[in-house]
Parts: sequence; structure tokens; C-alpha cells
Amino acid sequence: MRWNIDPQSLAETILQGDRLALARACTEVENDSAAGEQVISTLFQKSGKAHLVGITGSPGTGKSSIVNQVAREYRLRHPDSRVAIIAVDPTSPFSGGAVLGDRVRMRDLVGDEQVFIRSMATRGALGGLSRQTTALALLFDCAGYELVIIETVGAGQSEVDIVRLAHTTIVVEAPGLGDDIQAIKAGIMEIADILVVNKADHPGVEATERALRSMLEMAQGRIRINTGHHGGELGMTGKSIQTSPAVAWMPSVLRTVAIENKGTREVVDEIARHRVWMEINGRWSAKEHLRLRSDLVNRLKDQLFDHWLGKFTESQLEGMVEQVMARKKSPYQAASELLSKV
Ligand SMILES: Nc1nc2c(ncn2[C@@H]2O[C@H](COP(=O)(O)OP(=O)(O)OP(=O)(O)O)[C@@H](O)[C@H]2O)c(=O)[nH]1
Ligand SMILES: [Mg+2]
Repeated sequence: MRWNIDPQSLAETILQGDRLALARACTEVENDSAAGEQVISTLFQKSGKAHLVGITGSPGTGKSSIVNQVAREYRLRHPDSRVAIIAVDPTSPFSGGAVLGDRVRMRDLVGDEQVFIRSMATRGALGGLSRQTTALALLFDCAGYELVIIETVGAGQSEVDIVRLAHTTIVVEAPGLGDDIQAIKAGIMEIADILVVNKADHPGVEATERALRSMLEMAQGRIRINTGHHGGELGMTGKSIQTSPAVAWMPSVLRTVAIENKGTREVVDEIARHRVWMEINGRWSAKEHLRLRSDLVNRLKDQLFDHWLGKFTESQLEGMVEQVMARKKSPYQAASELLSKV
């Protein structure tokens, strides 16, 4: 069913705390519709307060279980707050069960009107996904959600994307993955603000912790040598913020048993501590800058792409494909020639 939506009144209804309106806006934002854009533009002035926390790690390490507990603990501490959870579901469209699975794992939250859970399917488009996730996070921020948790599976590009999006990144590991730890790209250690060893009720937790700590030390050493500051995450902004190693953030390694709600408080403490640290050290605004800039650049890319592609007729494009097919022109030459015509 397609409703006629008035973005202005949708935005107002969202501010009144109407969950149905928010769900509606989520759909619009995910679909990249004009109405979604207008809702965000209407509410944008209210944004900039939410703490965006990314949580990533191998499949099945217990991310959703941790998110469940963290959200619950946060709500206990801040009864007036609202928490949004974005679960980026990486499973193939064939299994289709993951959304339900997340809801089951997050069952403690069901019934809490101040917690909003949104699952997203990747539908195979990674770039598009990160853009959608960014927009959804912004929508929740606009809607007055103080804590926005984004769960992604640490596979491929997504763990790197999450750094651009989140203020705080939690990387989850679990014992028993054995050599998997070795297989974790060093990159993931460089993005972690908080490391969690979940399933600490399983054997091998000490070994996992040790491996993480030594990888962390290696990563920290590399970060200092390469960039002189933690994460090197300010590259996109074109300028780096000068921070001495003395104020570099040292990620903690925390143990949890998410299914027994053990260690959750420490995770929530650490999230809060990281936020304070960022604010004191100018990192909060640096991350905001990075995030908003990359969002702006992405939006420009989209619009420029549509604009220029619209300049070619189908027959012009097809004619060039034929020439490439016939090996008369390379794809590079074809692209340059097409562009030179407009
Ligand atoms: N023994 C034990 N099992 C846990 C713990 N935390 C989570 N589990 C179980 O591990 C399984 C996976 O947990 P999830 O929270 O769904 O893990 P996930 O990382 O979100 O999984 P994906 O989203 O599918 O990648 C579930 O069956 C949980 O009940 C824990 O601390 N100890
Ligand atoms: Mg999950």
C-alpha cells in the first residue's frame, strides 16, 4: 500500500514519539525517497546529539546478544533516554531468518517503547547499504534517540565503513574460533575502540584475550609510527588533528557472557568513558566532521552521477558499448569520449 505522506507532518509526528511514523520514515529513508530526504532535512537541526556505536565481529560471536544487554542496561541508567538499534543483516535473501533471529535475541527489549529496532537487508549492495545505514542513523539522531547502536558482521568492507559512521566501534570476538583470531585483519584492531571477548563461559577465553592484547599492542605501535595519532581516521578530512601519543585512546579488552548478562555494565561504562574522552580531546567533533563530510561527498557523487548519466541517450551509450565489444575502443577511451561530448 502506498500512502500519501506529508513529510512535514510525518516529522512532527515523529517528534511526538510516534513509533509508527518513525517506522514509516525509516522505510522512506531506506528507499532513498524524496519524502525521506525531506523528513531528515526538516529535523536535521535537532541532530548531532546521538552517540553512534558500531558493533562488529565474526558471525555468531554474540553481537546481537550484547546489543540487547547494552541497550537494556543503558535504559536502566537513563530512564528518559531512547535507544535505536540498526541490525544490518548480511544473510543471503535465501535464508531470510535472520531478522526474526535478531528479534528473538533481543527479546528482552520487546515491550520497551523507548527502544526501536530496525533490521536492514543488504540486498547485495554494500555501498548502498552503508549509505542507507548512515541515513537511518541520522534519522534516529534527528528523532531524539540518544544512543544508536549499529550491528554489522565483520566481513569485507563493512567494518571499515562502520568507522566512518560510528563514534565508538566495538569489536566482538569469541573463544574457540581458534586460528580465526590470527586471520582477523590487523585493520580490525585499528578500528576497535572497545574489544569484547564474549562467550567467556567457553574454554579458551584467556588465550583469546592474550591474542587480542598482543595484536592490539602491535596495531597501536603501527598506528603511532604511521600516523602519529590513533586510527589515522582523519585522512578523509584532509587534515589531521594533532594528538600526542599521551592522549591516544587505549582500547580495553572486556570479557562478557552476554546470555547471562555478565560484563554488560563494564561495556556500557566503557562506551560512556569513550564518549567523554572524545569530547575532551576534540575527537567527537573530528568524527562528526568526517562523518558529515563523507555523507556530503557521497550525496554529491550520487547526484553528479545521475546528472551526467542522464545526458547520454541510450543509443549513444549502446553505440559505445558496440565499439568496445568490437575492441575498437578500450573502456577508458569510450568513457572519455562520451564525457567529452557533453
Ligand atoms: N555460551 C554462550 N553463548 C552465547 C553467548 N552470547 C551469545 N551466545 C549464543 O551465541 C549464538 C549467537 O549469538 P548472537 O547474539 O546471535 O550472535 P551474533 O554475533 O549477533 O550473530 P550474527 O548476527 O548471526 O553474526 C546464540 O545462540 C546465542 O545465544 C555467551 O556469552 N555464551
Ligand atoms: Mg546478530
